[in-house]
Amino acid sequence: MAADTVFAKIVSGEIPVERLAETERVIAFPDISPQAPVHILVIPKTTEYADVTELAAGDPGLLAEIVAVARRLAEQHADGDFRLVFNNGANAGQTVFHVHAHLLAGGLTEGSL
Ligand code: DGP
Repeated sequence: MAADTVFAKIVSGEIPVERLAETERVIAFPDISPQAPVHILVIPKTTEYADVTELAAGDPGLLAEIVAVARRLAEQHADGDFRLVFNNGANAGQTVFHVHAHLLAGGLTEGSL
């Protein structure tokens, strides 16, 4: 269960963001601290899931919708290729415990993970 995070405030509109994509269950907006030419966060509107393991277990269809939104955004904002990163847990660098995908695209020249 995700607690009251900054992303809940973004979903409610309390913190305004540029909504690059929105479906009934998902929104996407630019990361405040971009790590790639295209760096977009894709998140579910529900606060029910703190991380991707909870989401995958609880609502795999919603996880698939996040991937589909990411793919569409990569086509709109880059050449269609993309990297999707879920930090899962504090020791993996997760700081916001409302599940989110980092969509990274555009000029990803490094061949690393
Ligand atoms: P993570 O480390 O995986 O939990 O990533 C959290 C990301 O959220 C981090 O890249 C910065 C981003 N972020 C945090 N607060 C805000 C905010 O208020 N607005 C936006 N657009 N992004 C935020």
